[in-house]
Amino acid sequence: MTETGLIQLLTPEGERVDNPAYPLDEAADIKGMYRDMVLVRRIDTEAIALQRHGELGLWASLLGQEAAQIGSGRALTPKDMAFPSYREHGVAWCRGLDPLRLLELFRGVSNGSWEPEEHKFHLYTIVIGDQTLHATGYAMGIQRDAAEDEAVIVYFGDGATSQGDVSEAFAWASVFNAPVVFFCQNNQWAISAPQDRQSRVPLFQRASGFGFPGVRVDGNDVLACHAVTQRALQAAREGQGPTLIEAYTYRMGAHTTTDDPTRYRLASDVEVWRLRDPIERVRSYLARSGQADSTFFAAIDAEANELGERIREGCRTLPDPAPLELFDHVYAGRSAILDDERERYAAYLESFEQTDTALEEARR
Ligand SMILES: Cc1ncc(C[n+]2csc(CCOP(=O)(O)OP(=O)(O)O)c2C)c(N)n1
Repeated sequence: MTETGLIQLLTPEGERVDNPAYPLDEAADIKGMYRDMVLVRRIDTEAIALQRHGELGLWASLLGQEAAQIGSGRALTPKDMAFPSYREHGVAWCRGLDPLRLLELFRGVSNGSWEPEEHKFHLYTIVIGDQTLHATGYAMGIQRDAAEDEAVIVYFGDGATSQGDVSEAFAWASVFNAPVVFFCQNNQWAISAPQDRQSRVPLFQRASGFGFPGVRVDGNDVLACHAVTQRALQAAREGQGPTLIEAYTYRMGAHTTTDDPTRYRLASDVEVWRLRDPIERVRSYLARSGQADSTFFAAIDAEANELGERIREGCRTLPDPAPLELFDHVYAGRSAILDDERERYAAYLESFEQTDTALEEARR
């Protein structure tokens, strides 16, 4: 731990930092973490390009946040449940979700996409901070079911901490000792609002006011993010209640593809963070410690190229959903009102076919 309280296990130069609280995990799959980070960055790069080509309506980039997401995502066990906001594509990857399921949302050809329970990964939430309450409620459910070896993690941004929902979630999780880990990716910006417009104190310190532990971790250090999240999840599973993790990172790209960050932040700040790149430090570490050579790195790059190709092709050929499918995703069961609406909408769609036929006949 440094004097600022930042937990770091790998420096930006790729050197291991000894930390007695988080001893070196010999079993840690660092090469696997590197692979995951490279692949999710490729998903992101392709998605931005697809949006620029008019193939996606929007994309929320994870650039710069790969370590926070892969480190924490890999700390989850298959039984744990994750609640994302909208840029946790790296966590989605760790949960085994096909990236095309994410792209179909941003292409607007899905009525909901994946099954949350199947992947133990809830749907993306655009309403800032809401998912912290969903996650806390879910964690309280686990507790009441006396489920064993299960915990919940919820992702949100620095801006979200100013939402009342997040404070309410902290209060409920605390007093009910809910098995939930609050994972705040402090990427310094809430669209154009800087972090100093959200809080006068470091965000992880908020937790103490609610009565549970808070830690600040180097969010660009995948080893530290993994170790800290693993510990917090285990504490939750063992009945020790919630933890707030503040992963201190930086949003290297725009807020979304509709944003132009050059209007509100300095290029020199971005350059400083470029030197702290989460992938480069792992690459340096693996190379310097002799755990990986150029053949390994070339194989990962080739895999990324293949993935990129699959995403480009897959995105362009995603089928449009049938209009009536919309009604299948409203409730788990049937409802008389919905059945009536479905019937009327079907008749409306049919009226176009009749008009088309009449026009064709008139033309003959
Ligand atoms: C309740 C609510 N208020 C406002 C918005 C508009 N909005 C979308 S993203 C965003 C900023 C979120 O910033 P942060 O929580 O730091 O997450 P980041 O996007 O940086 O990951 C805002 C205000 C919204 N989606 N929901």
